[in-house]
Amino acid sequence: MCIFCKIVNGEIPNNTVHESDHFLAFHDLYPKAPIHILIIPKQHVDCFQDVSPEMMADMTPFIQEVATKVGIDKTGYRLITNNGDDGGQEIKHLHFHMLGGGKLIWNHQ
Ligand code: DGP
Repeated sequence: MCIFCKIVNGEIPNNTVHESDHFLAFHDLYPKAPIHILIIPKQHVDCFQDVSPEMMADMTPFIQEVATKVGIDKTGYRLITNNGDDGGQEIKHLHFHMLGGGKLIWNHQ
């Protein structure tokens, strides 16, 4: 079982920000911005390339709710998903990184 499935199951503790029946948002263990949240589906999907349009449609308002809940919906944020090895995806369970809480530097690397 992957590490994020273990977080969903409660086997590994997490710092939950927001939760619904299908999605979970929690603080990244190694934050790269003042606010760094990971947003995942509870159902295991390997990566963005494999996600269904239906799941993405459900996930979109959840992601927007997370931004509102932590107070960065108006100030702005960056949403990233690393897809596959070249994309730098270390954990093979679909997740979006939500970064914010200050002006971010854009570095394509
Ligand atoms: P990626 O490289 O896109 O697969 O990002 C994985 C992220 O997951 C990385 O920013 C660090 C974070 N992470 C790894 N292990 C844990 C954990 O056990 N708990 C939490 N909250 N975050 C983790």
